Amino acid sequence: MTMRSFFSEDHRMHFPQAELSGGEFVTPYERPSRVEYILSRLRERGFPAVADPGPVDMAPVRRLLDPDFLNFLETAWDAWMAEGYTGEIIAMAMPTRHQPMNRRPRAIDGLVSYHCHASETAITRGTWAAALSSMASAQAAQRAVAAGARAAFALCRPPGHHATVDQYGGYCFLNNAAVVADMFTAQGAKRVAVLDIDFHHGNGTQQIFYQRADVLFASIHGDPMDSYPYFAGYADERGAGPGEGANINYPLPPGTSYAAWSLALEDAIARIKAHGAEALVVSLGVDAYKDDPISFFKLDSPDFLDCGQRIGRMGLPTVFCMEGGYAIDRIGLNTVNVLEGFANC
Ligand code: SP5
Ligand code: ZN
Repeated sequence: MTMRSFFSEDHRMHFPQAELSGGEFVTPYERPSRVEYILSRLRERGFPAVADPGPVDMAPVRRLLDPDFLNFLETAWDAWMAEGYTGEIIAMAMPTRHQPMNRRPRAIDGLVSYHCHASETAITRGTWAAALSSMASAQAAQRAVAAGARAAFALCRPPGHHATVDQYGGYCFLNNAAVVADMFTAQGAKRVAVLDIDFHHGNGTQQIFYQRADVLFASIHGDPMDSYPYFAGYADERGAGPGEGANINYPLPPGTSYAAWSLALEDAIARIKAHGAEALVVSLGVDAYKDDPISFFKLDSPDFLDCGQRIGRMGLPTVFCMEGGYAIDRIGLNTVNVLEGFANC
């Protein structure tokens, strides 16, 4: 096994105590211990030792994401403290339909709401540093692949695919996979694909590339009629303007088995080939697993091996960015199964 992995211990700086779930504050599903299971399984299966990614490169981040949003994430905690609040940052009022949505308030509470689309996600003192370290891992993996590696794995935490150009939510702050895809195009790739196999629709990635023809976005996920993020991920969202046709959603119903799921995967793979992608970014969530506590697909651990094989047979230079997965005692097995299937295809 020669696939390199990148990982930063700085993810620990993001450890909110609270997630609003079912009307209660619970220990967040997206918690630091998730990575331990992945690290130990990588070791056990003979992957090379994870490498520290080094510092984040802000130029590709600033090129793609809203400067006011980045400034907000960097300064939100201090502004929240200065307001006299003592709890974690949780958004309440949100910009919604039937009112103007583009006013950017001055008050910190208002700014939080402006830059948030889902209130389960708390910001704490170390969130910005952790989000940057997660981005750094993604970028290091991209550089390894750009330099000629067949594939690399970014053990990103916090995850990224729900973060849009200017909003956080769904446990995500900075869209790692989107920045990686854009790095490939900035370096000269004419066409790139993002394949999102996290259980949840990658609404952030979809939004970022919705009008672009060069980056194909394909996502297999729980039908948003039945699952978070509810308001995006429908099959009729196909891209807009020059990006028309370059956005493909596969919403699937509760109880979906690997037999049905893998048909969607095969279709996505065919579309990625037809797109002529020169590089592939995989938003690698393993919350499609049958025992995931917040999801409703029925994939079993060996299915992730098969999934990795099918992705690998595309033969594309590939960056894997870790996203979700909350059955944490199985997250290592399932994640490394995808990588191993890829490597042994
Ligand atoms: C990266 C990622 O996987 N983010 C997921 C964010 C999900 N946020 C909403 C969670 C709603 C949980 N509802 C639990 C329902 C259990 N029946
Ligand atoms: Zn997910």
